[in-house]
Amino acid sequence: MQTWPSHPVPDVAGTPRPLRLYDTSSAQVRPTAPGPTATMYVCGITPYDATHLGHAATYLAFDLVHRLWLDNGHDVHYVQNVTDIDDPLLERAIRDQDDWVVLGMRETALFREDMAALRVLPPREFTGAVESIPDIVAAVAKLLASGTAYRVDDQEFPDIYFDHAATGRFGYESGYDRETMDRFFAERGGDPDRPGKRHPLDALLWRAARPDEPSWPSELGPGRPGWHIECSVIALNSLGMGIDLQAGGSDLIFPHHEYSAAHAEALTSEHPFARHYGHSAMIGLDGEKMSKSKGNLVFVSRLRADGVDPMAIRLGLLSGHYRQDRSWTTDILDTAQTRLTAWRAAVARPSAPPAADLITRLRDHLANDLDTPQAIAAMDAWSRQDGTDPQAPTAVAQAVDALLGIKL
Ligand code: 5CA
Ligand code: ZN
Repeated sequence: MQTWPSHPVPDVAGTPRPLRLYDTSSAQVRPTAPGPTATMYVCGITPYDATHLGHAATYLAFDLVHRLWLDNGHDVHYVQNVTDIDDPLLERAIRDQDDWVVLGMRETALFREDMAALRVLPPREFTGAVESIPDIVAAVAKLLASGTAYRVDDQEFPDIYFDHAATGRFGYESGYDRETMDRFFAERGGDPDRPGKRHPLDALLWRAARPDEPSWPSELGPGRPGWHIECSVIALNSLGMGIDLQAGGSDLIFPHHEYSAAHAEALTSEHPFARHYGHSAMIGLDGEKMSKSKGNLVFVSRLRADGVDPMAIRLGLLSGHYRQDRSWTTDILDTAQTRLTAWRAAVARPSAPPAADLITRLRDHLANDLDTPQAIAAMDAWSRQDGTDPQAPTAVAQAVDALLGIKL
């Protein structure tokens, strides 16, 4: 698929700091240790509605990882998918008497615009599930052949499932107990009660064609892909095993990232799928998780249409820590707008305090598990101080652009 436009990232003077990031699997903040090319897969949208501030917060968090790796001199190979065929898309299309293909294309186009406006650096590959179907079919056929997948005994709808225990490591990514797994599996797209499955936690790989649902002919029979195998296959084909970071919102810890890892590991007989599993916290509105099903959404495109500066949206979302569940409020936006104005005035001064110390602080805070509240506080302090260095305003504007993605 076509991705969105990029923009140049300025070089920052001084010494970069290697990134330490919380890893869900080991439950600790650990150094990321990429080679010359750092590889990152961030799960993309299911395009049945516009991008809300929760989605945006997640893509912004991992955009900082991208920027810090660039600062450390890595070539960053970033891949993102688009779940352009799945139940929620079909359900919304039926509800709105829309064509599911047109709905997906429209919302994906809007997502690209929102990401570009928020200055999220684009992935190198932006890959749809639909365009990946031949690869997914080949992967499911391989799992069937190796005995890690099986067909349910159902003449009418011979769906294919994954034996969740196939790798012997199931659960290593989330660390959840069985009760938590059962709950999230049922809540987040799983089908524990599907008759014919060998185990309630076995996950769908290939859904045999149903009347009135789109399907694709294949050697598996006509059907469409399950959700987790989509991300395993897209990540594997673009990046291979042992990717430096697999990321998404915390609602993807289980089942999605547990099964994506298990599928990829069963396909390759290698471990691990990812060397780091990163998860951003949930953004809510008035104390409730922002979600399509609850209808409490604030859309990036709505704010943009109302004339809000996308840099204020970005700054507002980054003013909280990415691992802290938090609510969006108009206060957060007002504060961000005031701060943006102050920062812009500070870098428009003829002289200011030297940049070097501030840049070190920005790097130190961001390299410490993306501590944006501390980085923002350091920039606030610099903005309030007077100084005599005529080079500092430009150097600081470039550092804030490169590291925080805020164009002043
Ligand atoms: N297409 C799948 C991933 S393969 C999917 O989860 N799509 S999504 O559109 O539902 O979500 C896109 C990303 O936004 C995911 O990483 C998800 O975890 C994240 N996300 C969804 N809601 C929120 C929220 N309220 N706060 C923070 N992140 C969120
Ligand atoms: Zn995914």
